[in-house]
Amino acid sequence: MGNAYKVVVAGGFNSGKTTLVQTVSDIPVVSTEQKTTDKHSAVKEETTVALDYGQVTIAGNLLHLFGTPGQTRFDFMWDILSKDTDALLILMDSSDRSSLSTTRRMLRQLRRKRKDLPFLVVATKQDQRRALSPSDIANSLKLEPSLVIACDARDKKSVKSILGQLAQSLS
Ligand SMILES: Nc1nc2c(ncn2[C@@H]2O[C@H](COP(=O)(O)OP(=O)(O)O)[C@@H](O)[C@H]2O)c(=O)[nH]1
Ligand SMILES: [Mg+2]
Repeated sequence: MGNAYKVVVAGGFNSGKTTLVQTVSDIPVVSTEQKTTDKHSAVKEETTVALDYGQVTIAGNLLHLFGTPGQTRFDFMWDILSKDTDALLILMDSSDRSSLSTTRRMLRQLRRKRKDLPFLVVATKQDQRRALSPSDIANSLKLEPSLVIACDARDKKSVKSILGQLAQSLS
């Protein structure tokens, strides 16, 4: 029998969190997308306000996926969602330089709150022009290269491979 794990999917605005959960979930995703009202509305019409919930079975383990909202005014949700969490994915848009500082801030938060929590930095949008490579990102964040992995959040195989790697570090 496999285990069940709670995985939080964090990351900056527009990094692919909602897409990742929707791409890989075995069940219809519970989503809280709302019309974007602030400065982000030029980037996309809808944004996650509370969470995206989906689930997927990987190598016999049931993963509960909780996508967090990216905008900083929803930071309090991060605290709620990171309680009793087994693992964390921090997504970052590799083509957006400002995503490095967002990711750095999240890693700092993580070290302060849950030093022992298994995590991976997921570098999305590698297909975009001027995308930072996973090794550039690892260098810049001073992380082991194996902790930063390229992923296309729209591609089921790509997402499953990330989750497989995460599940391995949990069992
Ligand atoms: N080109 C490209 N687009 C991606 C990739 N991953 C996600 N996206 C797109 O990025 C946009 C923002 O994704 P979304 O899931 O809403 O981001 P969120 O704010 O983190 O929830 C969507 O249009 C996705 O289709 C990728 O690897 N490459
Ligand atoms: Mg979202």
